[in-house]
This record gives sequence, structure tokens and C-alpha cells, in this order.
Amino acid sequence: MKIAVLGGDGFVGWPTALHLSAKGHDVHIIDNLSRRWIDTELGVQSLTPMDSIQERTRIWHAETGRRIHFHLIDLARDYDVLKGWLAEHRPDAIVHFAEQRAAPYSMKTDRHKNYTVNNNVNATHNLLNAIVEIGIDPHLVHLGTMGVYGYSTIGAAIPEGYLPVGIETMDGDTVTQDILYPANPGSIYHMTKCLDQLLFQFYAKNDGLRITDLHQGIVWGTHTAETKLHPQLINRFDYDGDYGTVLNRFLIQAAIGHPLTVHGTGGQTRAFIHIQDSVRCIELALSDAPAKGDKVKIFNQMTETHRVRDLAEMIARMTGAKIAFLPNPRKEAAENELVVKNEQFLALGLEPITLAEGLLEEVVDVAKKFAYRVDRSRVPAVSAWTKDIAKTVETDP
Ligand code: USQ
Repeated sequence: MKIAVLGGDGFVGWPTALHLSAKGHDVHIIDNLSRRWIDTELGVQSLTPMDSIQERTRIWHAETGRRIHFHLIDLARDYDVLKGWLAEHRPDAIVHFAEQRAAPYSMKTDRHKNYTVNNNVNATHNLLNAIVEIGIDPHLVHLGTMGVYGYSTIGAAIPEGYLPVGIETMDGDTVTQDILYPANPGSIYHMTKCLDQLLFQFYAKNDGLRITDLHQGIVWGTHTAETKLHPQLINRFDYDGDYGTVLNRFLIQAAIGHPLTVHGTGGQTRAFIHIQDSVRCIELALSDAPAKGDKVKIFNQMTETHRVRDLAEMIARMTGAKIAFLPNPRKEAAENELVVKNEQFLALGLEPITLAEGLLEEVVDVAKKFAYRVDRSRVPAVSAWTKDIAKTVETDP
């Protein structure tokens, strides 16, 4: 297939582009390189040394003989350029990662809130709009988030996207209808993914677009089979307070002798998936496209759930690191249960990599190896969810 990977220079986009290319697909990365600009804005860099996208694709060709093409396009701002590209290349499938993906970054200031909404919602809508206007029929696979469901304290199992609801009719009978699971975002970033869901529902219904939405958990790990092929194909690894995700942050904190930064009691339970499984899931989703006229297909892309304090304790046991329970900069439930259904990917053949088997390799191969590149001053999470919370975080000794 000819596949466009939008956001193919990012943390999940890059290993996905490599994986799809290795499987024989004709891969085109479209990216505006905004993630690299944000590193510059924040004064941080990936823990792992990353080459330019042009250099990465050159190495991939030298190693494998396969070509990955790169196109510098801003989906949110260059609508006509995007439309022209789609009309010329007519991809069979499009994988859409091209959104600002960090919750803390989206909550930093009013400007960051505006940027995240404008960038994410416009990128998705421009894409859908252009597909209809040109009259092409690609399978669109979007990287969504488990965070669209929210983290209720009830602990009922979260279905894959749709909730059957009994509605009483005028004659007093009850009919059951599948509705989109009620959205309950916990940040401006997560809110944009909820808005994306509505855009998808509309375009699938109105224009018959074939869309798959993947509600992914927190990704951990760095390497995939393809990124390991050459040192210059290495994936990015974020550890800073805005972009670093919890488990990867704990790994690097342990490697540099920094206490593990647990927010609040650490009673937050979240869904996790290894980066290798993430790229495999995207390949599986591409192979299982909905038909024209079908409703949006939704998968829960996660393999296990863990409580934040249990993760901290696990890493402390492995490495001897200390744990610090800090005031939580976020507005979120202090404790929650989380049970998630993920039968669809398991039925398609996913064999999950578990934390228990993969964690030690990460500590040794990545965190310890590149610990010398860490700027300790960028480790604390400083983006507060409200102005009131900002005061508590600042005044904590
Ligand atoms: N947390 C800590 N200490 C830290 C960092 C985070 O206790 O040093 C806590 C947070 O308060 C939160 C949990 O760990 O309760 C998860 O935080 P995170 O930064 O790992 O994940 P999140 O902000 O939810 O976002 C990440 C990705 C996002 C993706 C999402 C999947 O950045 O792109 O959509 O995970 S999910 O969480 O399932 O919605």
C-alpha cells in the first residue's frame, strides 16, 4: 500500500514509518517538524541523540535499500498544500499522528491552550475535508487516546469506543443503541482528541469515510526491531516535565539518582503499552479496514494497567531509587480503578510485551547509557492545571 504517515517524525510516528516500510509498504512521512521546534522552545532535547529526518531516512535506505519519502507540510496551516499532495499521491491509507500530544504542554499557558486546540482540531478537520473534496477513499487510522474516557472512580470495564444504552421509546418499550462512550477529558490536549472523535463520526456518516480511531494508553520503551538496526535510526525519548511520560520519566530519574516524582498519592491507575506493540497495533489496524458506510471502528490500544505508585515501587526495587510524593500539578482523581477491554487487537494476533519482561532492558540500554545527556533542571513537572493549583505547587517546600 502507499501509506502517508502524518507526524512520522515523532515518538510513535517514526518507528511506525520504519515498521510499515520494513513490511514492504511505500511510506511517505508528512511532518511540520513542530516537535523539534517545541524542544527548542522548552530548552530540552531527546535523551537519545536524534538526527534530522532527512538523515534518518538516508540511513534507512542505506541499511535496508528501502525508501521513506519526507514532505514538509503543516496540516493545520497549509490546507492547500495538503490538498495538492493528497490529490497528487492518492494514498491507500493515512496514519494520522500529527497532533500536539502532551497534556502538561497543553496546560502551560493560555497561548499553549490555543496552540493545541488550533493545531490539533484544524489538522484533523483539514485532512477530512481534503479527502472528501478530492474524492479519494483512503483508510484513515488516527492515533487517539485512552484519556477520552476519563478516569472515573467506578471501576466499570471500558468498552472499545461504544456504550450500549437502553432508551425508552414513546410506547414504553426499551431499545438499545450504541452511543460513543461519554467523553471526559482531563486536559486541553485530551479534549482535542474528544473533538476529533466527533469530526470522525460526522465524516463517516455524511461522506462514508473509512476511519479507525485507536485509543492508546501511555507508551513506554524506546526501541523497536527497526530502530535497533542502526544507532542513527534511534527513537526519541522524552524525560522532561512536559513531554516525558510517567514510566519513561521514572526510568531516567532512577538512572540519574533523582527521586521518582510521584504526583499526589500515586493512586492514579493508567493504561500502558510498549512502543513495539504500538507499531504492531497500527499495522494490525491497517489490515482490518472498515467498509464504506461503516461506523468509525474504535480499538483500545493498551496491554496492561498499573497504578502510578506501584510503578514507582517496582522501579525503586529494581534500581534502589527513592520515591518522592509531590503535590499534584494536575486536576485529576487522586485514586481510580481502571479496567479496559482490548479483545479486538488480541483477536487480530497481538502478543503483548509486558513490563515485567521489557523493563530491565530499558533501564540498562537506554536510561543508563544516555543519562549523561540529562539536564536535571528540566525534570520537575511545572505545568499546573489551574492557577490555584499553581500556587500550591509553588509553595510546597
Ligand atoms: N505522573 C506522575 N509523575 C510524573 C509524571 C506523571 O505521577 O512525573 C502521573 C500523572 O499525574 C498522571 C499519570 O502519571 O496521573 C500519567 O501521566 P503521563 O504524563 O504519563 O500521561 P498523560 O499526560 O496522560 O499523557 C500521555 C501521552 C499522551 C497520551 C496519554 C495516554 O503524553 O499523548 O494520549 O498518555 S492516556 O494517559 O491513556 O490518556
